[in-house]
Amino acid sequence: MSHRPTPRRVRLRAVLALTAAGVIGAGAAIFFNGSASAGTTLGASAAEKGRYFGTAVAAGKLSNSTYTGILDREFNMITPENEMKWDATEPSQGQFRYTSADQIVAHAQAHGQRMRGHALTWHQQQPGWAQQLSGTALRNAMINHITNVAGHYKGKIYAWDVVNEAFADGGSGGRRDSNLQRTGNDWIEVAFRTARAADPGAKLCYNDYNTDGINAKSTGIYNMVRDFKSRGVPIDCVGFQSHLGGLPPSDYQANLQRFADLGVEVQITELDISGSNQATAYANVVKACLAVSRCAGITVWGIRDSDSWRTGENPLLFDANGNKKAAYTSTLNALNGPGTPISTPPVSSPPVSSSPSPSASVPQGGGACRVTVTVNAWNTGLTEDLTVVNTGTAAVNGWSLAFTLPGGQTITSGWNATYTPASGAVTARNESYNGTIAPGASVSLGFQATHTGNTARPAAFTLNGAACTVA
Ligand code: 9MR
Repeated sequence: MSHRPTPRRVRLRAVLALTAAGVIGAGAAIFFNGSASAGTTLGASAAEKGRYFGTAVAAGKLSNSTYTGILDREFNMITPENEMKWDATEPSQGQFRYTSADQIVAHAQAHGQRMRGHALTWHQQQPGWAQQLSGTALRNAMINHITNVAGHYKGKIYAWDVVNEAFADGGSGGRRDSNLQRTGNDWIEVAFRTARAADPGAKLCYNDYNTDGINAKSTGIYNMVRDFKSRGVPIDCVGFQSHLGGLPPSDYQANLQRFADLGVEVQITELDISGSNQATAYANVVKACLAVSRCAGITVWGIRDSDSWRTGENPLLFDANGNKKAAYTSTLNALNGPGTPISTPPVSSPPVSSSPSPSASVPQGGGACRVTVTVNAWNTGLTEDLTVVNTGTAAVNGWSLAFTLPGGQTITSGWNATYTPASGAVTARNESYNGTIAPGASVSLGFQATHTGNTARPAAFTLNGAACTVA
């Protein structure tokens, strides 16, 4: 409870947020029209935009019909508020207890809702026995905990908060001191690698608070994610808790976008907002997420004001009686407003291999295309986002995008295509879900690469053998 939001936030520089308007969502299963829609519940309206709308749930409230009535009508993603934390799932070392968390998962499965897992590691809510451990014993206990809990829920979790709140508040941009941190700075990447091994299908997130704008703390996390991406440490998403005390900072969207540009999905994970401009603040958060093509969804931290950890601040969308508040209406209206199509990277970046994608074996169509390239480079690595527009009159069914990487660049992972070989003359071939590009439509794809100094983009692209213009 030490980190309640301060209404006044430091606002650093605003960064231009680039949105990929008009790009067909290549990485998502749901395709939709990016214009306004008219859903009548939070979940349905978010789904029309290819997103989810979730809430934190307490197992003890699942017997309350007002609570479950709203839950099952409005929400299609669930985060257990406390039931998957370390103290709840491993109260004695090596003895796992899943009763309450299993109840929530069963509820979600019975009602077609997906699950966010929260949280495999955190300096708070550790069982007493773990608080007393240090060094190798604690490190091994952490690994065993992640292996067991992520293993127990294997295949049932959309995204795990693998590490929660590991960065310090204030201006340092560094790690928070904790017993886990004292086991060595590499504890976070060990946690992510362990989680990937335990449940390879779950998206793996880093989750934190006071990271809503571009500030020292969010930049520290940004640098960690960039480093993980460059070294192949498995990380798929970053959670922005967004416990707000008023309007989100003016650079909220730009902050989400800079993380998205690293090739990770971004998610709003614990939204609650106090203050008199609550309705506007909620709408602004929704609009920011909808404007970022890799913002996969929003979770509010509880259903009714009476369910909130922020006692007396009434920061949620329903009042204590379960009635919709003005903030509910503004949230729904914003979800029904304009939005950028979703385009999130798949969980496991396709390996760079020499075997061609089966769906690309008989490419047809093509001949007219435009490619837009954005390169984000740092000292030894880069991410490159590509948008390919079919400017011809025929649909492209199965595509290969060929280009030559500048010398010294080597692809380490990619999304929305398979890339082969990893350097030199590369061909990106479509995945099974994005092989068709209708006339006027586009696909987005991208990759991470290492470099030795030359961060230039490829000079030319051909789609199914025909040259593209490069924008
Ligand atoms: O809402 C949770 C509350 O019921 C617990 O008592 C509290 C314990 O620390 O954790 C609350 O949830 C937190 C979440 O797990 C991580 N981010 C901050 C949330 C609010 O404190």
